[in-house]
Amino acid sequence: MIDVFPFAGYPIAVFGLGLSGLSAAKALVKSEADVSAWDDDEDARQRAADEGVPLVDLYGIDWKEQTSLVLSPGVPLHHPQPHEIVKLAEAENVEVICDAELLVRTQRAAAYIGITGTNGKSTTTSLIGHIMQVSGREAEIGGNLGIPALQLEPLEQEGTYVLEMSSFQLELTRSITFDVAVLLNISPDHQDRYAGMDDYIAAKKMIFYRQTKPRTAVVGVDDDFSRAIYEQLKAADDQVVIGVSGAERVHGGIYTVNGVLVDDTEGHETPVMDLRENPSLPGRHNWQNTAAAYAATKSAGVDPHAVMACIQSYPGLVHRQEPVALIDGIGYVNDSKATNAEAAARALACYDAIYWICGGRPKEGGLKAVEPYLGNVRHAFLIGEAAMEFSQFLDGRVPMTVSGDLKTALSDARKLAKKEKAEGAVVLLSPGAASFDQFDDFEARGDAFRDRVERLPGKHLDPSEEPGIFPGTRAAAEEEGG
Ligand code: UMA
Repeated sequence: MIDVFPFAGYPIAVFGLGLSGLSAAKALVKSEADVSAWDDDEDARQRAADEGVPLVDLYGIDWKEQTSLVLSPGVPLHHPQPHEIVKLAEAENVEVICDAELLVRTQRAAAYIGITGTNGKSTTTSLIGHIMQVSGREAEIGGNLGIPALQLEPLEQEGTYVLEMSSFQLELTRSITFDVAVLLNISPDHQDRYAGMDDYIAAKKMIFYRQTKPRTAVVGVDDDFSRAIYEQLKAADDQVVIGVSGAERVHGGIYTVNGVLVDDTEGHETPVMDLRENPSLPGRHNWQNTAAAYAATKSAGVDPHAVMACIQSYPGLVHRQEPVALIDGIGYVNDSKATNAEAAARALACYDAIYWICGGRPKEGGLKAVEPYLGNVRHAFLIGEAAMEFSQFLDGRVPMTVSGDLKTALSDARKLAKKEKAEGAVVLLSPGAASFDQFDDFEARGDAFRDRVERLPGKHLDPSEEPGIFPGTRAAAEEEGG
């Protein structure tokens, strides 16, 4: 836990006592700040009280007396309208910040690598963290990927914080300046929290706030929104700018050609390694994530050969195209984290014969983004509240079954895959929708899928022990890169 000593004795309000708020409140209490914490949910308040956090109803205090409001990222800051607590704080000019801001104000000697983007940021953050740690650097990895900033360990000058930053968190930072800042991609998301795409993009761009040379911006160029930012930063020439792509050559950047990572940052194109050899990083989107991780860690001073070796040994993240099992020649892949159509599309691009379990609570925009990849889908199995909407979209495009729930969908998919005996068959849970209609969160949904797959009858092979035979991934990757 971080000792937030600069706040000792100061009156600090903490609102929202989930993962991030509770850890911030505990760190502040431990550092002898004068904490007043509150949450709209009674259970959350009780949990915090049980951990020794002082509860004060923040709707009724004199905000003139507060120095800062530490706000949980899930609480609306300005759209559709500021939360009542934000209004009360702002009316008295109380600064509104998040836990990452407290970290930065306390751990001033360490270096910071920040990663944002609509999709792929957890994979890239964890890959960067893996490279830093396995290459012998002192590094702490956290932020939006689930380990709150103040739960990390303190670091000295040689250390690096690798932080996944959501747009919500970026808006709640004031003084953070990343030594290396990574923006992977931008597509419409969280539109309930922004007045439009311009606002969402402005929040994402804050990752580059106050960067000057030799600080480095690593920017994806595989979508129009991010490419425009790349071009703006290049033109402004404030920081070092490295373009990254999983799909095309980027002059002076880092990119892949047919799955081979190429480094063109030193005036000539140097092939680095063949990414098709790591089954934990399948598909063009992961090649871009890997190009970004290579760029970030090389910029942070890790020797490129060490970076290569560490990429090779990266085991992947759970719930993100996680190969669960190979049973009687059929692959089972848990991609429960794909809570929107763009993320599902990335997985659909990676396999040849997909028995696709999709659905949940639908998001704005429906399934439109998956359209170019439906040729890889043999059959779709629909679950949850999205079943009606998704079936209307898929009707006439791919054969489908409305299975209703995950258990039935897995059973239906397995039966059909066994019957059709297609080469490279994969039963893929990549819902393209949120989980909250039938599960607590995407982790619970992915765990349920994995548990059921592990109990299926048949001859099980562990994909991590047999990466070469996991069907589809390699063939699809080769095809995509061409
Ligand atoms: N709350 C209120 N009033 C409100 C809204 C919320 O009191 O009007 C309270 C809730 O009762 C609850 C708490 O606030 O007790 C929840 O706060 P939160 O939604 O900020 O969630 P945390 O548990 O603190 O988790 C947050 C991030 N959540 C969000 O940004 C929504 C987590 O990212 C992150 O892992 C965690 O901090 C640690 O840093 C999750 C996420 O979905 C994974 N992020 C989005 C994404 O990746 O797309 C941005």
